This record gives sequence, structure tokens and C-alpha cells, in this order.
Amino acid sequence: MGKKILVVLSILVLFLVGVVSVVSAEAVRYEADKAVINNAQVYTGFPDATEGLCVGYVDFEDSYVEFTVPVDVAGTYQILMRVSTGDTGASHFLTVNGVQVDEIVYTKEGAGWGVFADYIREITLQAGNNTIRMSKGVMYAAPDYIELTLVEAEATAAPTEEPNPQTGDPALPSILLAAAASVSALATYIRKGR
Ligand SMILES: [Ca+2]
Repeated sequence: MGKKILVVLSILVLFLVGVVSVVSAEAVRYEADKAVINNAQVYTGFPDATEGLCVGYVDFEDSYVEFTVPVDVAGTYQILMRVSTGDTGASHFLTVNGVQVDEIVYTKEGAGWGVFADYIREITLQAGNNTIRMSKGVMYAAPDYIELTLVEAEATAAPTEEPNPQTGDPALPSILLAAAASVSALATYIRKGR
């Protein structure tokens, strides 16, 4: 019995470590100039952009930048889009895995052509590869990069409450499944740490 309690306590500690790791999760950055670019061009010589590079000429109906984003944990993610525009009210459509989820209207004061500002939304990603596309909306704007941060992991499969037929002990409670998800998230962030 004491051994069982020890195991549960160990898992609880792992769970707490996992929670802390999710709370302090670091953003993973994807540069627009390294994404799939359709009918647009890499701009060079923008001192305010990372490596001086962003993607411009997102000017046509079929112009877009598409990022491939692999994640281990399905759930809600914050997406930060760093964008420059000379036109207040310019926009990009945001499409996740083929579904248009938002139109990002660039209105932040202080932004201007060659000056980049951050626009933040939340999106849902699936485990495995995801595609995130920013395509032409109204007028003109140039993406520099996006950053993704896990906000909340999707709940894992519903825990079974059936007693173990061998011992009659209760099955693993949901907190253990949450612990497993948290440890998995921790591993993801350690691997992807910048
Ligand atoms: Ca850049």
C-alpha cells in the first residue's frame, strides 16, 4: 500500500512539473521567408525584421505565406503574427489546416511600412503537422514571422473509471492521464527550446 502511495506521489510531482512547464512554455518561431510562399516575394533590407527579411508583395488574390507547424500536443495555441503594413486597416486572412479562422486587421498604432507590430490570436492545432496560411486580405502587409505558444492542451481520452478486474482497485484517475499529457508537453518544450 505504501508503495502505491509513493507511486501516486511521484506522478503528482511530475504533474506539477508539467504544469509549470506549460505555464512557462516558450514560443516557437517560424520565419515567413522560410515558409512556403505563393505569388509573393522575400523582402530584404528591413532592419526591423529578423535577419532583415520578411515577405512582401502579398498583393494578389492567390498570394500567401504558408507555415508548416508540427506540434506534439493538440490544443489551444497562441499565435503571434509580426507584420508590417503601410496601410492601417490592411488585413490578412488566417487559415488553419484549410479552414479560414480569422481575418487579422492591422490597426496597431505605431506600425508603418518597415515597422513591425505584433498581432495575437488563439487557434486550435492538432497533434502532428498543421498548416497555417496568411493570405491577402485588404490592401498590403508583410509578415516577418509567427510564434506559437501552447495555451492549453486538449483533454486526453476520457479516463475509464472501471475497477481493475484483477485487483478490484480503481482504475487510473484522470489526474494521472493529465500528468502524462503534462510530461509529454514538458518533453516537447525541452526538445523545442530555443
Ligand atoms: Ca524575418
